[in-house]
This record gives sequence, C-alpha cells and structure tokens, in this order.
Amino acid sequence: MSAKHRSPARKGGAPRKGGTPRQGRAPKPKPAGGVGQPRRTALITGITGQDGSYLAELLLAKGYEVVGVVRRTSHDSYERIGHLLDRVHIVPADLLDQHSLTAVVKDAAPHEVYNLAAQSFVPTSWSQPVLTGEFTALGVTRLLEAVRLVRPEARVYQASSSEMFGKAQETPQRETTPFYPRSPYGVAKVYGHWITVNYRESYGLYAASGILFNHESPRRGLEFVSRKVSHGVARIVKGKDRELRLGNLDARRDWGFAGDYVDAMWRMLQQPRPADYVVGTGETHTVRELCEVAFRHVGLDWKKYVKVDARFVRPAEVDTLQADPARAKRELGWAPRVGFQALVEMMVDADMERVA
Ligand code: NDP
Ligand code: GDR
Repeated sequence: MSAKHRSPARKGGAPRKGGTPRQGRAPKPKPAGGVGQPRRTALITGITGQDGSYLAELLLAKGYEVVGVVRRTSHDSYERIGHLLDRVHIVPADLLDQHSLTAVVKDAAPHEVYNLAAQSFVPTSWSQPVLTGEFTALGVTRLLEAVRLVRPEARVYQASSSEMFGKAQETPQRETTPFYPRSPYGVAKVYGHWITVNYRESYGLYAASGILFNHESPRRGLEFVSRKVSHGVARIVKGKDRELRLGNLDARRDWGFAGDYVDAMWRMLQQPRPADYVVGTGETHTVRELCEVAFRHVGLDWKKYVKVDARFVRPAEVDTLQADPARAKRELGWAPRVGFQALVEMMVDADMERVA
C-alpha cells in the first residue's frame, strides 16, 4: 500500500516513518557476526500494539532478530512501529487461525515467543464476549499448541493481567492472590493464564506468565482512561473540546510506564526456570487523581472540565488494584523507573505536541 493511500492513524501512535514492511516468510536465525553467538530470534504477537512496539525496540537494541505477527486488515496498523519497519520482519497470522500460527512459529524458529495479542479493551469484552474469549483465551491455546508441535524448545511469555484479580481478595495483590475476574476480558485472561501454566506442567514447555498491572504511555490507545485524559486535556487546551466525559472516578489502579514493563517481560524469559510474576509499581491512584495531575500540568482545574457520564460506567467494576512486585524485584532485579506523576505529565506533553 502506498503512503498516499495509507489510512490516518487510528490508534494514536506515532505517524509511520519507515518503508514497506518486510512481509512474508520469517527468516531463519542468522549468525550475529562478531561475537560468535548465534543471533536470537523473538516472535511477537501484537507487535502493532502499545507493548509490542516497546518490546520490539528493546529486543532490537539487544541484538535480536524480531519477527512480528500482524493480522490481515483492509488498512495497515503500523502507526506505533513505523520507525521499526526496516528492522523487523512482519508475518501474517491471526489468533483465530491455528494453521497460520503454526506456520509462522515453524518458519521463524524463534528462541522466544511473546504472546501480546489480545482483545485488550475491557468494555468491549461485554459487547463482544465470545470474540474476546476466542482471541484472549483460546488464542493462547492456539499459540501454545503451535509452539508445542513445531518449536517446543522456544520460551513463551504470556501477557496475563491484574484484571484477573478483579474483586481483589487481598491488597496488595501478589502471585498467590486468588483470582476473581469481573469482566469477560478478565475471565478470558484467567483461562489464558492457566492454560499457560498447564502447558508448562503437562509438556515441560518453558512458559512464563507476567501478571502485569496497568501500564501506559504516549502510545496507549485513545479509549483507555489515561490516554483519554491526556488527549482530552490537550484538546481542551487547544480549544477543540470544552469538557471531558468519564465514568467511575473512584476506581483505583496501579499505573506504570509501558517502556519499563516490557523489560520485565524479557527478564522473565532469561530465568533458569519459568515462573509467573506480578509486575506493577506498588502504588495505587484514583482516576480522579489522574485527572488532577493531568489538568494541573497545563494550569487547569480538572473539576471545571470533567463530567461523569453513566455511559462509561461498567456493569461490574474492579475497584482497587495495587501490586506487590516483590518477587519481580527479588528474582528479576526489576524496578519501575517512571513514577505516576512523571508518567501522566509525559502523556500530556506528548498529546499537547500531537493535537494541532
Ligand atoms: P493493545 O490493545 O495496544 O494491542 C493488542 C495487539 O493485539 C494489537 O497488536 C492487535 O493488532 C493484536 N491483535 C488483536 N487481535 C488479534 C488477532 N485476532 N490476531 C492477531 N493479533 C491480534 O494492547 P497492549 O499492548 O496494551 O497489551 C498487550 C497485551 O498485554 C494484551 O494481551 C493485553 O491484554 C495485555 N495486558 C496489557 C496491560 C496494559 O496495561 N497495557 C496490562 C496487562 C495485560 P491490531 O493492531 O491489528 O489491532
Ligand atoms: P483497565 O483500563 O480496564 O484497567 O484495563 P482502562 O484505562 O480502560 O480503565 C481503568 C479504570 O478507569 C475507569 N474509567 C474509565 N475507563 C475508560 N476506559 N474510559 C473512561 O471514560 C473511564 N472513566 C473511568 C474504569 O472504569 C477503570 O476502573 C487495562 C487494559 O490495558 C487491560 O488490557 C489490562 O489487562 C488492564 O489494564 C490491566
């Protein structure tokens, strides 16, 4: 597709800068050259998403050959990885299609597989519960089956979620906290989590599950609350909107920076034995505090602009999430580098530049 006919950004990522993606069959691993070590290959599903874009950057910087799975759509979705397209290999496959997943795993012969693809927006999981289950639950089994059949030596990362804790049975939440999901998305993620554990225990696959708490960035989709607020602030400052309509302002989340969290994913797959890890900052803030920080950054009082709108209130809410990332700190040597205020201000600054 020529640049002229490419559709405008639809997910709020950076505009595409790279050339035509290298699409088709995945490469066989090549020698790294110089260090005498074979170059490692990583396969990423969901490479066009927020986390996929940061993870691809991280793995390229570490010298990996990166193969990204992209589903077929009528227009491309490379906004977040436009700057990487001349360095990653794009291969077509879909979480709904077993054959395509098996074929890309076989062709790429990856050392590491990161399963980031999912229907990831919680409200959509109520309007499309069956599809959410197909992508976010059964899609995991399809990918694990592909690995088991054609590349069992690969190490697999599964993107599990703090939404599995839902109506949290203890605070803060750790690896041993019981799950109580509150949405079809959360239920699907519990399935994905346990099938990953099951393939590890049934077949001896190296399969690790990262139970990641909310992580955000200027590349976050516009529908998620952090980006909705940062983008809304910028539109109000630029005179394009007069108010910002939100749902539950009392919800508490443990928000971190996506760039920090993809490093935790990679660290999980470098451990001698596969395990599951909670990854979060250990701090919790309300949506109201998010608004306060974002509006204050541009000198505005959030109370004058934010309106509560019942359309954005969920049928069942997750009231409070707060991570206990002690295991990740102890075993992975991982710690977040960007705090809540710096994260929100980074997102507002990015949207202030983007909104004309
Ligand atoms: P995004 O919604 O930004 O990205 C989702 C990715 O999945 C996109 O690349 C999308 O492709 C792809 N995808 C969706 N359906 C399919 C399909 N049927 N076949 C192939 N690819 C598909 O999510 P994030 O980057 O924020 O999250 C990454 C993963 O981590 C997700 O699994 C999410 O559920 C999970 N997670 C996220 C957290 C967060 O706070 N961000 C926290 C905990 C877990 P396309 O571009 O074509 O839509
Ligand atoms: P979440 O993220 O559901 O936690 O899932 P989201 O940003 O959508 O919601 C966070 C909290 O904010 C409240 N909220 C609103 N949310 C949205 N989207 N829009 C609003 O207008 C609004 N007003 C208030 C919500 O009710 C909620 O309590 C994210 C996703 O990335 C998942 O894929 C991931 O698994 C979890 O984080 C961890």
